Amino acid sequence: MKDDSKSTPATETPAAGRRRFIGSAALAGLTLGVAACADKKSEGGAAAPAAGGSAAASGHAADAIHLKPGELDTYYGLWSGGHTGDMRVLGLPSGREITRIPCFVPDALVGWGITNESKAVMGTKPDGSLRYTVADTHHTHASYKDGNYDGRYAWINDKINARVARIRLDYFVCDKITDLPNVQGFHGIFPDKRDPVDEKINYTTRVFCGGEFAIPLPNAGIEDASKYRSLFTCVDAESMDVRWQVLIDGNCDLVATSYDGKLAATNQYNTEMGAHYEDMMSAERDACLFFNVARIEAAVKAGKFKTIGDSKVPVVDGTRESNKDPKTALTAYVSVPKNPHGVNASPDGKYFICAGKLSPTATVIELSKVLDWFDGKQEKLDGAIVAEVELGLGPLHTAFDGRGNAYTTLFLDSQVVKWNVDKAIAFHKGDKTVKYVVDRLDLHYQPGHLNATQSETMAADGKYLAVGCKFSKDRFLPVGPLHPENEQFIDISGEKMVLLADHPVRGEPHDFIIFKRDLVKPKQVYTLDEFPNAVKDPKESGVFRKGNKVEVRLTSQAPAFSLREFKLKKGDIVTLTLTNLDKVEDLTHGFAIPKYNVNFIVNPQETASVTFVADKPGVFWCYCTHFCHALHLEMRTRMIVEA
Ligand code: RUQ
Ligand code: CUA
Ligand code: CA
Repeated sequence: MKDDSKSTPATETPAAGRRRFIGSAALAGLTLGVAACADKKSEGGAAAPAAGGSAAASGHAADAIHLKPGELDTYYGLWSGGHTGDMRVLGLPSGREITRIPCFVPDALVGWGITNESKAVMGTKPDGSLRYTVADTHHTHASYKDGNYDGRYAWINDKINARVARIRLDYFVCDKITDLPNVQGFHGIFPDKRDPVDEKINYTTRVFCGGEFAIPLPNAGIEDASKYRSLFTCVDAESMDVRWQVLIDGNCDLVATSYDGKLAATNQYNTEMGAHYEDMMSAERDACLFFNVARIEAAVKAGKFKTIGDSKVPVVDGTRESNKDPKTALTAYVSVPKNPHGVNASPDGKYFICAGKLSPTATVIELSKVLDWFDGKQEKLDGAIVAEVELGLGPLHTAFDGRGNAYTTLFLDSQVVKWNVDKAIAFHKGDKTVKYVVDRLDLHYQPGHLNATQSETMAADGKYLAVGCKFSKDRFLPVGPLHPENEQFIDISGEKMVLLADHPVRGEPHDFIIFKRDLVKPKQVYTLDEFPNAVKDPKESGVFRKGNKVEVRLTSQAPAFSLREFKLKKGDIVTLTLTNLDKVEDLTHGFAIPKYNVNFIVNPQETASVTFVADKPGVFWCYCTHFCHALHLEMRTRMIVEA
């Protein structure tokens, strides 16, 4: 599994490190034996993992994640679901998946994409069918206050159709989806952490969205790719309206925001603006592109924008050519090597770290120096780079422990490398004796994202690290050609990282955040007033007809629906509204209509509705599909459609 004798000295190449690793493998047993066995208690009450990486230490540490029946996790994790178009909610450290929150793609359990309420969020065509039923979610991030999560919202992107969804963290439901105009391949997303100007606004009000694919603007189908551009988009966190966009050279990949609200940035792997992969990797350096948020908003206010095509969204000019003068620039292109992947903000608020991907390095950019450049106090933008250090092959994403260490995934080396940011800066400054690499841990295999508990907040606590490994190969029972991915959980509370667990997950989730459980306060019972169409009393039930438009209104209370049957005529356009009057936590009912492709649930005090044409005459037993009561099977009503 892991060999922890192979911390590569800072000056050594990864290849040399691997050779040395083989030679020193015999020594591993010796160094492993000294792992101390700290006997502190974790928040979960289980024994905390010991520092050290031996097999024995791993077994001991694994106790911390094995929660006994009835024990609760201490952290929430929000994971992008990938192609299932939803958000996964995990408990950490156990890694148990607790629920999934549908947003972009229909979900048969809750009736997402079946009910009128969910269709209104997802968006429909004029004929009432869904606009989209595929999605590719990559990144999810939550709203901030005072540098930590405030439990209001989380956002998640759909790369395929350039949509951003908002999840309400009181009910764990998606309540809004916004299209980004003139964007293809919407990739990185990050909320701001406070306002760049107004001192009083110390919470998230904007969500920044990076457009990855350059396209003709407007998209009129021209072939000369050198004329394509992409857009960086700001969405209002409350209204979810698109506020403004910035026209840029190159592309956007991931997005990071500073703790003072002044800067957002995206890493760019295609500054070449190539249309083919060999063009996209032809340059030795690309960029980390910074956005001066206050200046962009001032330019929008001053009317210095254009619009593109049918969109009314103001678009300001952030291209290189128009932003050479630091005193007026809206953007700053900091040169970083090569096809960088990922940009992450350190929890002390000082740095953004850009991983090199095709370069074995990470670049540390000091934010105050970028701001100095905008203020004309820092002559050269390159001077904002305070370290560019070698980590290993294929560095992708970086997480933090709040103790000055960074953890970067190495895709090609199948490792996570722990390194000290201050020491890397000292090394870069010239002290080549400094060893900035603290530890390396083998992963299984080819890691993409990683994140540590509270890592993207000022309250980074350095307890656990999760890694999304893109390949699982031999780690699980074979299940045919499609392998699961492997989510690995690692204890980072000590000097050495300790691998705790493998979890298979159906492809292809992506990014995630992990935070303390008390930062969200989920409600488990709705209030009837959340739903303007609620049937508040069983006595309001009935069939209400206006010509061939029919409303069926009913309630559920275990183990019965308020209507024992209801009659329709063939061809009726029916809207059926169901309110669950049960108030007991966890007392959810379902409602399915055979042959009508209807199934949805109503949680306690929730209302949902469906609209359909009663085009098939006959008797249809509408039944409760969610186990609710000893008489769950008996919980039915009859829909009678007369010919
Ligand atoms: S990018 S695996 Cu879509 Cu998150 Cu790095
Ligand atoms: Cu109601 Cu099952
Ligand atoms: Ca490139």
